[in-house]
Amino acid sequence: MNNGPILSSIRKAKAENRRAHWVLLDPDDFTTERAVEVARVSQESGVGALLVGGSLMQTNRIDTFVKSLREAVSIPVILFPGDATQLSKHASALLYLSLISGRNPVNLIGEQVKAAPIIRQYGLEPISTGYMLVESGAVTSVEFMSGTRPLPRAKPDIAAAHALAAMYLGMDMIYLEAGSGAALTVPAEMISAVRGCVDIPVIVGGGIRDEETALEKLRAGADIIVTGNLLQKENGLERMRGIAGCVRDFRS
Ligand code: 1GP
Repeated sequence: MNNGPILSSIRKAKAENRRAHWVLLDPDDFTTERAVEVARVSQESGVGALLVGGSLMQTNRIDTFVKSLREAVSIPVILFPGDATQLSKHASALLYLSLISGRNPVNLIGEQVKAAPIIRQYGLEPISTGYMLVESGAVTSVEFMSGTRPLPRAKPDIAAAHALAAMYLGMDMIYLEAGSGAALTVPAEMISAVRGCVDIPVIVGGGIRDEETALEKLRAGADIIVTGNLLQKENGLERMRGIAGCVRDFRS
């Protein structure tokens, strides 16, 4: 059982009904200098943690990227790896993802086996996370790269059964993922259905670009919302700050 400091702080926030906004920084989308700038603004705005990773990863500088972020901010920098190559000893923890919505053994257990000895060697805190890809209007990078089909968006009961299975298997968190830059976000009905049958933290991400959408996910029962792609849009930093503010002030 994971009793590491990062998961403990996530559980504590949940017990106190505090929601969080995490910001995803994909090294493919940012220079290290720009990422450090965004990280500082994120921290000042009340963002709870930074995620680092991506589906493709066309650069091999994840280690220096994570190290620079750790030196710049005090909020956790958590790995969100697309595969076992995306590891860094400088991270605060990692989401130990298993793509449970799919039936591809590589993403269910193969990459995890490759990563495990390195995680141990680095002394990283692995946070076991049931990662569920949800149909979002068009083929996303994670859908294509994993070679898996997403959960049908109009079937909240199927999502709930997957989440329950993850919890019964001992996973620490659920991540409902529409995919970065998704046209459609994870439906509120699906979040509510998952929330209704598990008591572990639920993360929701993919396509969240404004405060109203973020609030809808929180009202449906998300403990943590993730934004990433928004930062590439016009006024992205300002919009990210707005979302961080409304998540910070959210009371159910
Ligand atoms: C992707 O859930 C994250 O893994 C964030 O998605 O980039 O669309 O905000 P966006």
